[in-house]
Amino acid sequence: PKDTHHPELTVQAARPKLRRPPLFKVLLLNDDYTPMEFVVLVLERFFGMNHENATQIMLHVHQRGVGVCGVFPKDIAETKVSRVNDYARSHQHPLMCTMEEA
Ligand code: NFA
Repeated sequence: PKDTHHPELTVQAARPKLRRPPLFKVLLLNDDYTPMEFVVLVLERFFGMNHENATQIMLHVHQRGVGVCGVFPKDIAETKVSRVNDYARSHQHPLMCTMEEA
């Protein structure tokens, strides 16, 4: 019988190394004037924290000067920073939110 076996010639598709999109820490900075209750409200409203967790993070920022509210892709982090700063300003509080690459 005829040889029916054909060695298969395949070309391995290139498997480009996938780079994970960078993540950004959204940070809250302490100041001397923003009321503690307002910071807790911000953490609940903009970061979905429960009251207990929000209070913990607020106290950490109060005591240490800076704290992480969450880690997000760049566009989400930028939106949170803007919304928090706009909200604080609209209530005439100096609270500052920033971001940095994780
Ligand atoms: N340090 C502020 C106060 O004593 C509270 C505060 C906490 C402000 C965290 C900003 C961030 N009223």
